[in-house]
Amino acid sequence: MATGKIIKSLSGFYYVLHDGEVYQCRGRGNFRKKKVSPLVGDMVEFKADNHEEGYILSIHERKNEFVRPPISNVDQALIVTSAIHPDFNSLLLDRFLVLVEAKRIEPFIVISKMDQLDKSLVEEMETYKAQYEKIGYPVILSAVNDSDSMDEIQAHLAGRTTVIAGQSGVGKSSLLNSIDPRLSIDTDEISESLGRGKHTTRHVELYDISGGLVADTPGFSSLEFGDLELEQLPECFPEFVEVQNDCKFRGCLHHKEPKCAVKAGVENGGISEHRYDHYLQFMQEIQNRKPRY
Ligand SMILES: Nc1nc2c(ncn2[C@@H]2O[C@H](COP(=O)(O)OP(=O)(O)OP(=O)(O)O)[C@@H](O)[C@H]2O)c(=O)[nH]1
Ligand SMILES: [Mg+2]
Ligand SMILES: [Zn+2]
Repeated sequence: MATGKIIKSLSGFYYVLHDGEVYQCRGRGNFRKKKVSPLVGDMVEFKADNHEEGYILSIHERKNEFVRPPISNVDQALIVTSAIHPDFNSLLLDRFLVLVEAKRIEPFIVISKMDQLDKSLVEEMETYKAQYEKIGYPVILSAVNDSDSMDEIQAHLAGRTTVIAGQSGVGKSSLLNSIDPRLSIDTDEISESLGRGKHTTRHVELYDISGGLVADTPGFSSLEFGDLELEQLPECFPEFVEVQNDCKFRGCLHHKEPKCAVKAGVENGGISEHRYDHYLQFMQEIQNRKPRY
């Protein structure tokens, strides 16, 4: 028996990484009775006499888990958003950030395709970078042909399990290929991938990159706030959390309450207006959610 980590799940097989080698396994353990199915990212006990016919006996307790994409034991999330093609979209970026914050996973942000911009757009992206870094999120302005930016991303990936998220066509697979050309993950022309409204990358796989494991995923296919409660939403905005003790009311939702430190922050410029606007939009979305039983 040995301990390993599931790095890929495809057609009923689990691929378990152990000591630098991969074993193809089926699930056979008593976890099946408990209706737990192995996930990419799981640490497992497995038995294998050769590389093709192993089986998984048990699954270690998970640190965290996602349903879409199906993956567990994630340390951090890399959110990729392109500066152009598709256009930079701060609403979508904030949506990803909230989803990641709700899972209590640390995000970092890459704004890709910086090589395709004219000067005024470069300045706009630099302004966004400064705003998000002030909140505490690292931001890397990148282009696949800019090796400094690729080195910087690589340094963030080392030694941790990272899930990559972002809209289709923003360049998630391309940047992994650029960091490690041996991967040669499929990438797609933007027009095509958007036209079909589908992701080029379809299955979840963890790649071994610079001593870290990275999941190139089709992105979060569900960008809805699902089971996020209204009261949890302010906690997903670190710059709100930072000032919330100065709000007059405990549990202030920073909306209609008087003497609210967040609203004061928006007024005096300490908190970005677009972040607050997006917060109100998300709030409304959660309030309008149909009750589910
Ligand atoms: N100019 C430029 N083009 C890029 C860059 N990164 C990616 N692209 C192009 O953007 C297109 C989409 O890239 P992908 O890597 O397939 O995007 P993806 O995010 O993996 O997309 P899905 O797998 O569909 O989710 C490809 O044509 C890439 O060549 C970049 O830094 N600069
Ligand atoms: Mg891809
Ligand atoms: Zn408040």
